[in-house]
Amino acid sequence: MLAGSNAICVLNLKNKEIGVCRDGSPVAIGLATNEFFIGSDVTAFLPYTRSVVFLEDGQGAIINKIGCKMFSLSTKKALALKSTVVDWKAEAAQKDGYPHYLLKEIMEQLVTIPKTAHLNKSEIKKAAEMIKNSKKIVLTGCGTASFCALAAKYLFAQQGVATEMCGAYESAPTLEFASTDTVVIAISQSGETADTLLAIKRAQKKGAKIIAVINARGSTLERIADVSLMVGSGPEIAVVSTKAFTAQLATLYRLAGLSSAVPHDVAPIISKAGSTLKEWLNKKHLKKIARLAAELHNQEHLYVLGKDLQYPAAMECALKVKEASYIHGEAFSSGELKHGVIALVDTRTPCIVLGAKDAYENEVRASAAEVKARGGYIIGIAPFEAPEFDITIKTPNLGPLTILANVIVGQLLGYYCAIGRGADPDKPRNLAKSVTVK
Ligand code: F1P
Repeated sequence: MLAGSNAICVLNLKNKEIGVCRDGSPVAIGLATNEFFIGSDVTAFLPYTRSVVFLEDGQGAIINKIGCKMFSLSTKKALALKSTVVDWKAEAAQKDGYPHYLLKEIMEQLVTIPKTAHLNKSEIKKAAEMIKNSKKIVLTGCGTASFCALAAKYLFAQQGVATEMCGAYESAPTLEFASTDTVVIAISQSGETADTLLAIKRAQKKGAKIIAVINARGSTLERIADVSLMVGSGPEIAVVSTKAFTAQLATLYRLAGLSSAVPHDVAPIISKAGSTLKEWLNKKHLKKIARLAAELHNQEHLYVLGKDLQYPAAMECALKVKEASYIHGEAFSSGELKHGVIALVDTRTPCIVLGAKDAYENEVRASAAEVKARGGYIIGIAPFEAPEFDITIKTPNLGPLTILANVIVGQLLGYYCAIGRGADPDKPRNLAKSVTVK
C-alpha cells in the first residue's frame, strides 16, 4: 500500500515472527547458527555473521524459531534462500585502536589505494570495451562520489577520452539524451543512493549501458549495472566518505588508461603511489596537519582553491571540512577567483591552495599571490614550497595521482577540525551514511 522507496520490518509478538519486505530500500538478512539479523547494511551485523541474503524489490521474508523463509510479495510463492558470503572481516568494522572510525578509515587508504591495482582486471577490460564502443560517456554520483566523477573526467581527458559529468541529482538534462550508444559510469560507496539509482534507471530506459564503481557488497547498484567494479575498501563506517573516494578514483584511473587509444594498465603506477604515500604519511606529517587544524578550527569560513585535477580535489577537501567540522568550506577553481570570489577575501581569511607539479603550477601560485596580497592566509597543500604560501603541507608528487595525497590532507583537516570543535567526526549531525530517499 505504500508508495515510494521503503523497507518494512514487523515483529509479530503473538506468533513470535518477524516479517520483512523490500520495495526500493535495502534489506540485508544475516544468517548465523540459530540466529538471524536484519539490517539495511551488512555492517550492522558483521561481527556476528558474513553469510547474507540480500532481498530484492518485491521480495519478503519471514523469520521465526524454525528458520527464515523467503517469498515473492506479489505471488506469495516461496523463493529459494540464496545467501552469499561477504569478504569483509568483522574486525574491519571495528575501530582497531583508533579513537574514531574516520581516522582509521583515512589511514587505511595506505592499504586500500594500492589494493585497487590488483582488483577488477577482467571487469575493467570489459568496461573499457564498452567505453570504446560507445559515443557518449557520462560520469555521475552524489556528494563525494560526484567529486570522484568530476576528477575522473580529468583523468579520462588525459587519456584522450571525452566524458561528461553530472551530479546524479541534476542528471535530467544530460541523461535525457542518453541512448543505446551511451555508457553511464555510476559511482557510489553504498550503491544505494536514491538519486544515483534513479539517474541510472532513467539512462537504462533510454538503452544506456551502466558501469558501476562501488564499495559496498550486494547493493542495488551492483545488481542492476552491466559491469560492476568493486573497489574493495572494506566497510566504511564513518558517515563522511574517505577510503571509498580514493579507491574509486584509482580504479577509474585504471579504466581511463585501458579505454585510451593505446590501452595501458596503470596498475604499477598505483602500486608505486601506494608505497610513496606510506612513506609520506608519517607521525610528523600527521602532527603538522593536526597543528594546522588547531589554528583553523575556530574559523567560520575557509576557501579552497585548485585548478584542473586539483579543482575536484578542492571540492572534496571543502566537503570533508564542512561535513566533519561544520566549518563553511567553499571550493573554487583558481580561475574563478577574479570573477567574484576575490571579494570574499579579508585579512587573515584562510585559503587553502591545492597544487600539483603540472601545467597549472604557476597559475595556481599566481592566484595564491592575489589572495595573499589582499591579506588572506595561504595554506599550500602541494608537492612544492612557494613564497606565496604562509604554511605548506608538502605532499608527494604522484603525477595525476597527487590528487589522492592532497585529498588525504583535506580529510585529515576535516577530522582534526571536528575534534577541535567538539563535533563527532564519525556521525556528523543531520547526515546519513546512505541517502536511500530522494
Ligand atoms: C553519497 C554521499 C556521500 C556523503 C554522505 C551522503 O554516498 O553523498 O558521499 O559522504 O555520506 O552520501 P554514496 O552514493 O557514495 O554511497
